[in-house]
Amino acid sequence: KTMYAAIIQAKKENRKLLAVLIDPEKIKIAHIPAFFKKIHESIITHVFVGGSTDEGNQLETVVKTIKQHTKLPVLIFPGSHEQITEAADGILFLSLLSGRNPTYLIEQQVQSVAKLINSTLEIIPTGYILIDGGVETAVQRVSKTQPISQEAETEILHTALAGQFSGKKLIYLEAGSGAKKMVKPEIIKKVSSQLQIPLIVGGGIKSKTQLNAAFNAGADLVVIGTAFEENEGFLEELKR
Ligand code: 1GP
Repeated sequence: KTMYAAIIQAKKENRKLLAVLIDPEKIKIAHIPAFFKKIHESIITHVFVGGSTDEGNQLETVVKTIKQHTKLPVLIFPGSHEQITEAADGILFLSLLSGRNPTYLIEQQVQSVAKLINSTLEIIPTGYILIDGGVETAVQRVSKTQPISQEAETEILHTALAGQFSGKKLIYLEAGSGAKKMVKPEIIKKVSSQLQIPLIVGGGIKSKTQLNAAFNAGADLVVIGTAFEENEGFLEELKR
């Protein structure tokens, strides 16, 4: 069974999924075992690894170490074609649909094929939509694209549906790592009610209330990175 089939199954059964996002630039290798002990006591179902940048080229080492400490599915959430390793289980094959920069719409994707062509990674086509999170985020800086305003609900909806109609298997509404404001529940609701494929939501989610608001509005999978990095007590609150 593929990871994607498992996500579809969870959506069908209305079982909510939660990913921890691990930034290879920030995590300390030595901390991975203890961190995963807490993760396994929590409701976390998926591990995403990646970032807009990976200055130290740490991603592969981080993924390999994580794989030694967990049976949870590990997906690469790449900031560029350089962030690909066979050590993971799969990759969110992102296309930045909110932007109008061909580098992140198709060029990085073409560049990544040499590594993916003989790979066993599960490749999941994902429409990635950057939404204004109230602060300039790394995605915005690195991709040189503008996020869509939270007021532009129709544009967000139409971008998500354009992704679905183009054959994306997932849509990811992203306020950006460290966002001040998460994607508004009204937007999540509007998009999830029209979308047939699973919806991922991330960026700026720092509390159980916000997490539940995202789930109740129709997010199938929520991604949290910064809040767990800054406060492992929050992770401990999310007991299974
Ligand atoms: C970023 O959506 C993820 O790509 C998670 O964001 O770090 O703000 O939780 P945070």
